Amino acid sequence: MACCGVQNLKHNKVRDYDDDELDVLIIGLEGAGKTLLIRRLQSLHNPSRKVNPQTFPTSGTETNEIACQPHPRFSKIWAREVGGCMAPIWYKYYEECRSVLFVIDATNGQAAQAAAGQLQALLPHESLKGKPCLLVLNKIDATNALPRSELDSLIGLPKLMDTCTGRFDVLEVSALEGKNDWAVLAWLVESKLSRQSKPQPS
Ligand SMILES: Nc1nc2c(ncn2[C@@H]2O[C@H](COP(=O)(O)OP(=O)(O)OP(=O)(O)O)[C@@H](O)[C@H]2O)c(=O)[nH]1
Ligand SMILES: [Mg+2]
Repeated sequence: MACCGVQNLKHNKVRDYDDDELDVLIIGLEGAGKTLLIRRLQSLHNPSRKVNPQTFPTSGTETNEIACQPHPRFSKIWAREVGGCMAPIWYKYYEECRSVLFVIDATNGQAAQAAAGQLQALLPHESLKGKPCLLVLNKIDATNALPRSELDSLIGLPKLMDTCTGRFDVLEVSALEGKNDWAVLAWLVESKLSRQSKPQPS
């Protein structure tokens, strides 16, 4: 992984962005659509890259590079998916990330409720303090996707928003069809841009 090669701003003593720092932790219950969403995001700036909807459960962690519109300070987002089966040890990955993308399956009310419970429990974690969180309500293409109002009440959206100590946003997405995929990428870029520069040791 290489640094994006932009000069350090030595005079005002801030560290520049490294292109090899982990940006976002992608978590959510098994089968919510994390892997497919990552594939979809990876295809946005690589249109020749086909998105294969057939996936296998992620049994560990996978770190993926997602290309974004080249910015003077970076050209990609580093995303780490931790499989749903790893939920008991998601916390081990909180410290390293700069933002969290939490994926919920919008077709399964019971799973959505359980997932929201997990999210509610993890948001106050010390290592996530002040970090932005994007809640992705995925699979909205499916005919059995629940209406947004029903989902909001099932997952207790106002409470989740109150509990998050950083910025909290929600997007309805279809990783399968690509609905709102650009909006997810824009969110990732914005949260990378809005992160605080680390002070340089003098
Ligand atoms: N209809 C529909 N199916 C989807 C969508 N996103 C994912 N799927 C399907 O849901 C299944 C599970 O998707 P994955 O991306 O493997 O789910 P995951 O969250 O990575 O699951 P784990 O790795 O086990 O935690 C696959 O069959 C996908 O093709 C979507 O937006 N719409
Ligand atoms: Mg997966």
